[in-house]
Amino acid sequence: MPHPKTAEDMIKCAGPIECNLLPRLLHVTEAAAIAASYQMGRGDKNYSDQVSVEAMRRTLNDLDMKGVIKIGEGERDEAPMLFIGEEVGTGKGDLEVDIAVDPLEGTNLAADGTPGAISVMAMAERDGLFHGPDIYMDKIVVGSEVVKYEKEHPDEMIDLDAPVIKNLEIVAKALNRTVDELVVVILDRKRHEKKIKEIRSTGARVNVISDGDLMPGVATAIRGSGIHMVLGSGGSGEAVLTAAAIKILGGKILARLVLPTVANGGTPEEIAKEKEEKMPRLAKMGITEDNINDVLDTERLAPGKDIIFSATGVTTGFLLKGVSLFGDGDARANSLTMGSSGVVKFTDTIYIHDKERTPLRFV
Ligand code: VTB
Ligand code: MG
Ligand code: MG
Repeated sequence: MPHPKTAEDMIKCAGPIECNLLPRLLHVTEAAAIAASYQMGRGDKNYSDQVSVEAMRRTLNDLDMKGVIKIGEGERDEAPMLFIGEEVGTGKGDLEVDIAVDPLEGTNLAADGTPGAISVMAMAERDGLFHGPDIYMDKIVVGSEVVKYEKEHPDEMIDLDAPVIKNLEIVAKALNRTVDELVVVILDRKRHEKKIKEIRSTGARVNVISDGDLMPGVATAIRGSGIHMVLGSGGSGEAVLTAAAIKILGGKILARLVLPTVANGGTPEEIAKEKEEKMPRLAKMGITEDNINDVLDTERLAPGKDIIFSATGVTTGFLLKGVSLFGDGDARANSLTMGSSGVVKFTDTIYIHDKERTPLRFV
């Protein structure tokens, strides 16, 4: 790759969404995270979620765009909203925007004041993000070195259905490590008992987390994060948000939709009931019994060319610090905001509430 000729070339944005909405997207996730942080540790996950959703919606609705929520948590009548299909923004201007959202990723973490809660959103041009239901996806996430390695060794590709050892051997070679030097993140769920044993049997180390498989996925594409792979089934919205981020960073995700009753080993009756309930709704999104088992790659999950992503920490976790409230109403928020051009911003924002009373803090 030739070097950019000028600094202007280097900082050129990828398209109208990145040019116009990247700084605004940061405000959206900051608002949601700060709202959640007021409720941190108060033990009420639904209320924490609700205040994040409301802060996010208010901030989003100030943006001049025609936005549609393509994947998130819940659909109309189900969740405390920002439901799939909801239209947001002022409707002014030419920007037609697809949105993937998780206003509070890790509601339990926020409610308990434990590490890893974030507020997160991605945007792209129309049809730039996967439109799908809020169910699970079985996932495997790796960083950009693995993508490079696969290009050089087309017969050694990461595979969602391959034994864990096969995939870890590829990652190890790509990273110039041994398998026992790798760290795999997986959600602590009964449905993952077998997989966790399988990972351990390879010699790799396992980071078993109670919630929040999105940022660890992003972290696989950031050297020095200490995370080399994410495995297991978690939220489908989280998978799409991971895809948006990891596409910007150059990593890779493979994922497959899976109904919660199937993933959690429900009885045949429970599975049949969930199918009866959900399949008609899924069909409206183009998902049928014929294609529900397709493996979706980064490109399918986040086909956009003008993608932006922002995550703000609520409680300190992978990559991000949590919101600090300083008294006097000041708040400090740490975010990761990125765009398709390859811009990656780690920001540390302080909002001064009362200039007369509050000196800015240096640390
Ligand atoms: C998943 C995971 C999320 O919640 O959605 C999980 O992707 C819920 O899984 O990161 P269960 O239904 O097994 O509890 C999170 O951990 C947090 O939103
Ligand atoms: Mg979530
Ligand atoms: Mg959430």
